[in-house]
Amino acid sequence: MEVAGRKVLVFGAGISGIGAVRLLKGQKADVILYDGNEQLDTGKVKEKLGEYKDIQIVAGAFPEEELDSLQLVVLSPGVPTDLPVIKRMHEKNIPVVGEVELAYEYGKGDVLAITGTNGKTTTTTLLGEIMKDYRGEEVFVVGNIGNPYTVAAGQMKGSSVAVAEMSSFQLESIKDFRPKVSAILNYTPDHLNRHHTMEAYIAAKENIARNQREGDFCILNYEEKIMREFAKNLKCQVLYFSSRRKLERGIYLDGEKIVYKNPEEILVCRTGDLQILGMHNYENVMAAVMMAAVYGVPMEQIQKTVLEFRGVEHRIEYVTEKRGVVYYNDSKGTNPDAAIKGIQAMNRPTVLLGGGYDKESEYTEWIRSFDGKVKKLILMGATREKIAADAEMCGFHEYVYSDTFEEAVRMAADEAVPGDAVLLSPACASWGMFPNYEVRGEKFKEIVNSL
Ligand code: UMA
Repeated sequence: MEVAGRKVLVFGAGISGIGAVRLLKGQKADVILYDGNEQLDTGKVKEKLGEYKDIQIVAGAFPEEELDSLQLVVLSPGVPTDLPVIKRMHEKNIPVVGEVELAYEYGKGDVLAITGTNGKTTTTTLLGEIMKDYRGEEVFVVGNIGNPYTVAAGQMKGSSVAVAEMSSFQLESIKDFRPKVSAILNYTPDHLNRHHTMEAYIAAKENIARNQREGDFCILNYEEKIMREFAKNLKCQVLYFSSRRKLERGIYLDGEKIVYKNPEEILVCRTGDLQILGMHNYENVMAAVMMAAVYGVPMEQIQKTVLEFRGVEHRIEYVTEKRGVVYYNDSKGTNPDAAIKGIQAMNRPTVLLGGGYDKESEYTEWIRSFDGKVKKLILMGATREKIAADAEMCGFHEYVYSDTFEEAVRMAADEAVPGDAVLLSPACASWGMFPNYEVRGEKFKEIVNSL
């Protein structure tokens, strides 16, 4: 993908778009930055572009007049690949790739990549810690975790390692991206408004291993039958993790013990020695350990980091205790399955804050998982009526509406009595109310601390 002197359009002026522009300009491409938001604050975008602020920036209607001269289009993850304008690009045979593909092309070194519906960030963070403890500054933790791969790519050398969290949005538009080690953690319905069907969503995630060959490794969840089928088509070595059975080869949970068997059996740790809780986290640990082990990190090194690991911000994060009420921030519970994990981790009567952006999810399973623990559900955002309708269907009537996020947090604090928990685990993305789940989680902590 030679870009010097070529006309390249970067689609989307968010953090990955800015990263892509910088990378392309560094390679002497002729870049146009396009964003569909007509109210885009181009002044702010220019600030972020720094020395490249004088490139052409177009906001609002697509510059159709440029279409015939484009030689490459780089998509940001949030841009749906089935937009009519992208179809027109394909008709004109203009190469269209995602920012991950661009970063992979120019970033040197090995890639260890993780996808799945839930647990990606925890697994990526843990693997990142293991790798940093082992290899220091040569390690870059990138991708959906909030640090665009395009930004790190410019600094990577042959000896570098990228530990990459990959979303289905990012994997949908790869071409040659080939991790040395990949992992798919699990599949539950998410982002169906973008991918339309579960099959298309899974196919996007499966792209992570599509280009892997001999000498590469793909780590899969043995308990996902669909992954065992997928493994049959892979050209790299497949190894599994399981939280439900002992495996002939792989990594598994045996009662309290996490056991690595490849081929000789090693006790990695006991779950009681970990600082993160819940079966989903044991699965994340197993995936990260397996990835590091097959990459060649010594087991003693892995064990040390695993035992020190304290988890991830915004994921069932303890905030504070006020008047006997414990507050937890699970802003990263952006879909029903992730939010079920949040509820499962609670061991007190809970006032739950839910609702947000509409990704066309179903909420009944989440509501059924309340299991008598949720004494009040405070609903906000675009999905509040839909969740209320699903709650009625499940026979759960203890919900109220709130009009703003701040009001929701204050209502929850008023509702809770000593001995209760207040949990922000919305089962929905934050979009429409916040730019991302991190800002939502920070705001939650700020309001709670000011109560
Ligand atoms: N835009 C358009 N047209 C569109 C859609 C978007 O012009 O049809 C423009 C928007 O106006 C906006 C820009 O694109 O200005 C935003 O681009 P983006 O949505 O790709 O966001 P970035 O800021 O580049 O962040 C992206 C990821 N965002 C999404 O996938 C939605 C970030 O993941 C990621 O951290 C970042 O790249 C770095 O790799 C966030 C996320 O919510 C955390 N991911 C989803 C999730 O985890 O569930 C997949």
